[in-house]
Amino acid sequence: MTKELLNKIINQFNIEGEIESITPLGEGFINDTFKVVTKHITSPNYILQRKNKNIFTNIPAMMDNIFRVTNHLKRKIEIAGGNPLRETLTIILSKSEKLFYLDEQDDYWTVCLFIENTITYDKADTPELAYMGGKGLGKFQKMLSDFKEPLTDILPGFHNIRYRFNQWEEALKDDLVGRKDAVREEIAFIDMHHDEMLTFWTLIENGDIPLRVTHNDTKISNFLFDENNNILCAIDLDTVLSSTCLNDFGDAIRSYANAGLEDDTNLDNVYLDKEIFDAYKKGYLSEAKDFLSQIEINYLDFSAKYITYEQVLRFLMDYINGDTYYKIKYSDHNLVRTRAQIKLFNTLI
Ligand code: GN1
Ligand code: MG
Repeated sequence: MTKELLNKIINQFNIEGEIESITPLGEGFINDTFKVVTKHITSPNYILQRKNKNIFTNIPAMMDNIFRVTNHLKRKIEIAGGNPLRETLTIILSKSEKLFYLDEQDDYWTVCLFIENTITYDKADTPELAYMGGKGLGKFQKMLSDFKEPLTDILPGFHNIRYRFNQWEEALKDDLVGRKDAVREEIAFIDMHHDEMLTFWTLIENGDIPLRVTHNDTKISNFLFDENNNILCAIDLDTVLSSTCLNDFGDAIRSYANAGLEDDTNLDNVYLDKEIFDAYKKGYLSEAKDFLSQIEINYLDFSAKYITYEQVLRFLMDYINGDTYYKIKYSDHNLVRTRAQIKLFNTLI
């Protein structure tokens, strides 16, 4: 992407100040993200994103979800005496007052305020940080627990294992790039836990476990911390949907409590750090106990297995499909991710 193009795009938004630089930011697997720095200290900096239109097929609805959710959060933050410009995302409208700008290639671009003086992590090195992370997620969900307007389901079946199994059957049947035979062991892992996962999902289908407005991508790097290691702000709200709190908890454990990396090539590094897990859960429940039902609390530990299993299935399915969903850095990257998540799963409680 050229500098000229990025400059042209950012100028389609209601931003303040003159542009100093636009540089790539972060390691997201889906969207392209840039930091926009403005020249004068009195004008804010921004985040510019090109949303992935292959994955998000209704970006206007996605942005409308994010807008409504962040407005709700802003009201809650104000009532609590916090700073709504720092404690949740602020969407910047386009010059035609839209939540996005559609360019000549039919790509969707969005802008939000960059929040200064924050810290991000890729994993939690101390139980104290994990406790704060859990508390931050609990608070985020608590603020949304009275959000009653329906959100548009922009990713049908996102954390629904029954839906994922249908995609999985298709992937195995098509074996598009002939990789199936090389991953027999990994496929056997999926088969082994198939029924257990569907049994859990039935509790959601039956309404025993309630649907709530949740984040759905709660990796540690999707939360900004302040200098005291309090979670300041949840970012990457693309997947804010009606789902279960358990998925958020389980997905957070995948990054907080994995002693290794999501794509570690050395599987000895990858295992559940129990102390971190316990601290995260304690922090989470310190807030979430106010609104969770007993059945949700009972299934917290299992939720880490559920989401890790789902992630194995999604990485492996993308590998079998020829790497069309996740960005990869080398040819077997999705297989490496699959194996690391299987190893993590096998150490979960
Ligand atoms: C994707 O792009 P990123 O890193 O925010 C994915 C998540 C996965 C994650 C794996 C919309 O998130 O569901 O858990 O990669 N997001 C989408 O690390 O599929
Ligand atoms: Mg994401």
